Amino acid sequence: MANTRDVAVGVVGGGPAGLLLSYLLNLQGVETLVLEARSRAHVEQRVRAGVCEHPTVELLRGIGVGARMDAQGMMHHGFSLRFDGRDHRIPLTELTGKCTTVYGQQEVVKDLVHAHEEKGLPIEFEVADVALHDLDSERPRITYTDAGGVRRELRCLAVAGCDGAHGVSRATLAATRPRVYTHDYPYAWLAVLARTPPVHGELIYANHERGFVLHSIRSHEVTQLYLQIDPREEVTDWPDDRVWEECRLRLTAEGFGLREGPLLEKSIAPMRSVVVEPMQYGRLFLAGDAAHIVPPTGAKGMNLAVADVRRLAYALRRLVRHSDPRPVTRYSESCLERVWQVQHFSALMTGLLHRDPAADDFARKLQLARLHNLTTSRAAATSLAEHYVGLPFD
Ligand code: RFL
Ligand code: PHB
Repeated sequence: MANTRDVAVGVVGGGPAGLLLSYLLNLQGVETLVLEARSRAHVEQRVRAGVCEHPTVELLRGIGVGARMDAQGMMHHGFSLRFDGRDHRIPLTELTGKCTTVYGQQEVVKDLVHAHEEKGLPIEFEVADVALHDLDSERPRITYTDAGGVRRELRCLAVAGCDGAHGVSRATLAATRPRVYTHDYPYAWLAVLARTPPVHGELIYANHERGFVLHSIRSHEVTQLYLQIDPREEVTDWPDDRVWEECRLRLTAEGFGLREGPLLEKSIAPMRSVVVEPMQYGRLFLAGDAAHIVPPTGAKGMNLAVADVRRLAYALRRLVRHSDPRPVTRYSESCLERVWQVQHFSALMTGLLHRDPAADDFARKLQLARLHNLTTSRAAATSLAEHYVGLPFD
């Protein structure tokens, strides 16, 4: 086919996983091409994650893409669990010596796109019809239509599937019948971005009889709120007045007053857990949301994507530069322990904080007892804090 080119690693998806993998590989002398379905403006503005864990921050800083994060990100040394109408602080830094950094995912994406641009590394935006071929050979191929409508073929040594939960990579791997573990939670999140200064300097995770609410921070002027809702509800069921009323009720605490402001965005995020095992087939390797989904309560999805691609970059370098296939053979196995640790932590946070519509009064009392234990036992709080700031790599 005309319009064919060769590259060591074809990276499908230009979210945090694909961009970071591509950058790490190029730093190690492995050539890549990133294929992204959406436009540059779209990926740079897509608001999602807010919390970067300690190992993520160290990695970004270590590869020289952390300057804006260091200047604009907000270091958080603790967060509050709010229940029984008052705050119970988890002092992250006191318990672990580490902190988290609140810095939007779209800012991480902007920094990585910019870093590619500076080094002249290629990203093709607005590609379509991506298809993966010959994955069980040593020369897999990717075919796609570029932004100008031209059909192209990419011949590579490996394909990195970083195109999220609904991309072509997971769907292609699904045809090889991997084991897929899933769990759907009986609630969803209404995500609300409000132009109003956050009224508390740290995140508040509130457990309330009416349901969970998270008070998070985007900047000195912008507050991010997440409300537990019924998964059958739609954004139109939540006019602004209802959002503020519900936030006020669920965040009630002495001396705490919410300041209302214009709502800039509203969207609904489902609450789901998924793990695909193994995360690879032949020369296709899944990373990030393509391989697994965690409910957002633990603030872990992007951070887990970072942990995957760090391992994948190492394994692909060994394959491409040293013709050593052993690390890629073990890639999935080497990721899954952390994946399940993070699933465990995300499910724990989710179960502790949400109102399960099927739970009886006994279950509700147990939930409160667990929260009390976490906030009164130093050992229990330390374990929670260690997971929250991020388990060390390796
Ligand atoms: P992404 O970000 O979905 O990127 C995949 C990219 O692939 C593109 N794509 C394709 N490209 C080419 N061909 C195709 N056929 C394609 N199909 C799709 C897409 O356009 C996209 O650009 O996956 P990635 O890179 O694995 O990153 C994962 C994270 O985005 C995700 O886990 C986090 O946003 C999860 N998450 C959080 N993670 C954290 O670490 N900390 C947080 O505080 C946090 N908060 C959150 C969250 C996710 C949330 N939602 C929306 C579920 C809060 C929320 C509300
Ligand atoms: C966010 O600010 O987007 C955020 C913060 C903490 C979470 C999830 C999301 O647990």
